[in-house]
Amino acid sequence: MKIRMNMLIAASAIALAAGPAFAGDKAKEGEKMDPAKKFEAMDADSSGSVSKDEMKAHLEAKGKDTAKLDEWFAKMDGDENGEISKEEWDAAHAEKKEEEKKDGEE
Ligand SMILES: [Ca+2]
Ligand SMILES: [Ca+2]
Repeated sequence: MKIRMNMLIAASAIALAAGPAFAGDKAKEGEKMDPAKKFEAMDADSSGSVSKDEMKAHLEAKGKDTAKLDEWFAKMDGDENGEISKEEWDAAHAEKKEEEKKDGEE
């Protein structure tokens, strides 16, 4: 019984070690698949725009680092009204795609 438990712990440790790579791939796929759905998921009060609090809550719920949230938010919030509109969100993702394209060509 004890040996079985140890094996289970070892297997869990391997799964944990392999975890971040898998999680990273999944997050990337999610972004590629549908930024619009992500926007809806973040917009907790369905106001059509995402406040910094909503974004922070979303990131924290997913266990993500919010240290750079201010920086990201300022970059995305084109009109600096403190909320990311769908247009600003789409624009940010369009820019990101362009950057990825450029990286791919080099
Ligand atoms: Ca909102
Ligand atoms: Ca804005």
